[in-house]
Amino acid sequence: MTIRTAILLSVLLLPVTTFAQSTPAAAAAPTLVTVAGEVAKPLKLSADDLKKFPRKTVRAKDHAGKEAEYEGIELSEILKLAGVKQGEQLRGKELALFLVVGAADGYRAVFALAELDPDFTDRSVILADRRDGKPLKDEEGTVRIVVPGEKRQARWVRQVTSLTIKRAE
Ligand SMILES: Nc1nc2c(c(=O)[nH]1)N[C@H]1C(S)=C(S)[C@@H](COP(=O)(O)O)O[C@H]1N2
Ligand SMILES: [Mo]
Repeated sequence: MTIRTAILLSVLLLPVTTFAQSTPAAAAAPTLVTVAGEVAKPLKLSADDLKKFPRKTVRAKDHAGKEAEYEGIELSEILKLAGVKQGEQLRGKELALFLVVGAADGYRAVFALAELDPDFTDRSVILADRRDGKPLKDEEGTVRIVVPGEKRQARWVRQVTSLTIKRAE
């Protein structure tokens, strides 16, 4: 091609490439939940990342005493991806580890790792995103904790933003 066509082409293509770089699609998906602390692999999970986990359904009685079907991700699945020791590996010093669930309003609730381990318990604590097939209410957030069988719902953290692993002294 001639110099003239080359210049003409680059001028024509310039807005296209500039536009492509500034479209929202090129930006990273916003983080919904961070996984941090004493983990082998810290995570920043977007809504799309959460979709990749296996799904779990549990029946549980809510704060109003109404039973419902909650669907979401078992906390143990998320901890597994973050490289937190489970099963036979969760022994000795590792039993002093605990999870702090953090929420947008600063609310916090703690679970010992053994409470979340499928080798220790059949109870599945989940990060729920649906109730009876529908998304959660706005005030509950995109995701909330559901603890089946618990007589009080104080650890059913709404609007979860962080999962942090810590160690008891
Ligand atoms: N983020 C957040 N989650 C929270 C709370 C809170 O204050 N903030 N309160 C807890 C308490 S004490 C209860 S009893 C339940 C009530 O859940 P509900 O409001 O969805 O019925 O939410 C729990 N989760
Ligand atoms: Mo409560």
